Amino acid sequence: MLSPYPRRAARLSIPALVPTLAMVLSALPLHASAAAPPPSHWFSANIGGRTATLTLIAGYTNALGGFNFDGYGKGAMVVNVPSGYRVTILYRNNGQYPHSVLVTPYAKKDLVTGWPVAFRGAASSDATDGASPGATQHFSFVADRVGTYAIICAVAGHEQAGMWDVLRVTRGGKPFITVVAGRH
Ligand SMILES: [Cu+2]
Repeated sequence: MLSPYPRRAARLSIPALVPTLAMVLSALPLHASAAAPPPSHWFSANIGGRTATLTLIAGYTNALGGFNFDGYGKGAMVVNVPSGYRVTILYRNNGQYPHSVLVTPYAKKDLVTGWPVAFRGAASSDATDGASPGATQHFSFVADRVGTYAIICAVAGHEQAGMWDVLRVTRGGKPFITVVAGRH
């Protein structure tokens, strides 16, 4: 476990004690901070159970004019999960505009609308219109096809503004999260 927050990571990794969305979100800071925590703060996984949990906070910092998840955009944050993992996304809109989350094939990320959803259930509800500031949502999907995908905000114009990160579904290996140096 790479997390510098071992107590939270340990709690998230115990399948019998999967925390509710409210528990997780109540543990998160309420206000954007200038210095974003490391990406491992937002990700945990249970290797035996083949599950992973990713927290995405829209507009967490002012990076890219607020068009970021957890402070990262333009592909800077890269989530890696082996094929077959069930991925749960805990989403909160901490920004000033409606935002959403949608996983689409990487090659489709620069569409301006109508992004295909890469896996059944891999989008927040009403992703085109987005969720209002302050809203929380959660959803899960099975990452059952190896490949590279983009995690985007599907509200018009937001992906173009940089509001996208990367999901890699790997053939085997371990789940982990990283940040590509030199990007937001
Ligand atoms: Cu958005």
